[in-house]
Amino acid sequence: MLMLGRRCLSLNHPGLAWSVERQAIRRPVNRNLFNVQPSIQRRPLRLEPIKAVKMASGPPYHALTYYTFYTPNGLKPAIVLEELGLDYKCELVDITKNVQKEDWYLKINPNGRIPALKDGDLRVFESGAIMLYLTDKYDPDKKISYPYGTPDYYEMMSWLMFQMGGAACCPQN
Ligand SMILES: N[C@@H](CCC(=O)N[C@@H](CS)C(=O)NCC(=O)O)C(=O)O
Repeated sequence: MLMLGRRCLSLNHPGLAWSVERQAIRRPVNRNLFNVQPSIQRRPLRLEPIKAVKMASGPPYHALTYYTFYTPNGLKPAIVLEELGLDYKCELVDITKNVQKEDWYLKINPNGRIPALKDGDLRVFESGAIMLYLTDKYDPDKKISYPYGTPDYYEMMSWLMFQMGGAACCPQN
């Protein structure tokens, strides 16, 4: 008998027996798989501690510059910046003059579109990613977002992806 969850299957079932047998013929057991090298077997499991200095130098850097223009996608993360009361610089990237395709900007957003965000040297592009970054790093009290892993978080994520998937319009797209 083979247990599959709560169900039992008899290995004597003609179809099952046939398929097990067929697989055994076609795929002989690779005995090398079980031939573990003694040196590998003896290697002790070592977990490196995460260096405290790395944690301390991670984001948020509290040095925000927001690159945007007067479009719906450009406004979305701006609402988050404002709702969180964050201190940030705003740089207008004039998409009517193709500034978004200039080399300096492509280093911030390789997709050559607004919006984008820099926090110190860290760059984030795509409006959804920017909003998540801001709420992850600058909304510890969850004033306008939800704790990771909760049902509300996944409801929020669903609507975020929904609007990223096409609900937000832009004449250039
Ligand atoms: N999926 C991107 C879309 C960005 C986007 O379409 N930006 C438009 C303005 S709303 C743009 O930069 N258009 C100029 C271009 O495509 O060159 C996001 O949500 O950030």
